[in-house]
Amino acid sequence: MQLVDAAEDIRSMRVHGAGRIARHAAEAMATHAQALVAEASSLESYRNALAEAVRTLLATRPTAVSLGNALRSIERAVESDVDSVKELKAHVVETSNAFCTLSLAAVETIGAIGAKRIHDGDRIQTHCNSKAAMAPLKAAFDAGRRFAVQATETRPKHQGYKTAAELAGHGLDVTLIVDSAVRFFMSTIDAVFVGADTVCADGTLVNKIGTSQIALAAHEHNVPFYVCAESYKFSPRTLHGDEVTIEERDRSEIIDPDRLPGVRLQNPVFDFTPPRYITALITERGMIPPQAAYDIVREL
Ligand code: RUB
Repeated sequence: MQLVDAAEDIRSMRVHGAGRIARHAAEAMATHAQALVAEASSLESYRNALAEAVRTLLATRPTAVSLGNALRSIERAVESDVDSVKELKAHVVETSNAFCTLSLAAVETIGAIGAKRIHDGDRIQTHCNSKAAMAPLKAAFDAGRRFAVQATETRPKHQGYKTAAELAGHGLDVTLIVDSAVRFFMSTIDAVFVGADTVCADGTLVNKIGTSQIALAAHEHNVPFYVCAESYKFSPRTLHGDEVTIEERDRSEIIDPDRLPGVRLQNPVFDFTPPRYITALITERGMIPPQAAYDIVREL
């Protein structure tokens, strides 16, 4: 995998979802670190080329902190005090691979923890296409529980189609609904499971646009709203007052602008859900109240 191709995979959303883009970037760094060895004229030039690769991948999508957290741990490896290109390569490859292993294990643990909140006969709503949010659903199904899932379509990119297909392929009972039907169905729902692009130090969730409306409807109906988030999705920078940038993607994702002359189109693709609407954050370190996000951020 060429680094430029990996960056384009992420920018174009051929690869999407906070965990997947972070793993894709880490894998790309491991491959790149190996490929660059042959043309490295010195340790310094090799180090500079790797730092440039980190910057290229960081610039692909702005919102998911998983990408920044993964790449910054690799950046620290790039900056480490070593004596040779061979040593630096080994360190970068090892750090990149370790991130991917840790990430996949975290999703599995979240599945095991979250599955305990899914019971026979439940109706679960989910939004967008989150590996972490699907993990408890699959784990509960694998444990023999039978329940129904409503997946939102997720305009404008329709990531919900993937969720519906993946869960149905796993054997689950899945219904696809349009995003605007969420509140209509909420009185029949037992729990909502969503993923996270970023969790702020105060427990605010940043996730796919529309997540906050689902949380509000769940709150109105006293329906538990669970956020499945690996700890590398927590943002240490928000502790220092940094704001999370909400990605605004091309307006043509909504509709061909030529079909609506004179109409402005806006396409923010993530939104903020306040902690008061979140029942619990399900992390690989355990199920915690959103107010405890601060502790995880401090540990990071
Ligand atoms: C995906 C999205 C997902 C989170 C979590 O947005 O909002 O809920 O990224 O996903 P997009 P995961 O499709 O724009 O990347 O749990 O797989 O990391």
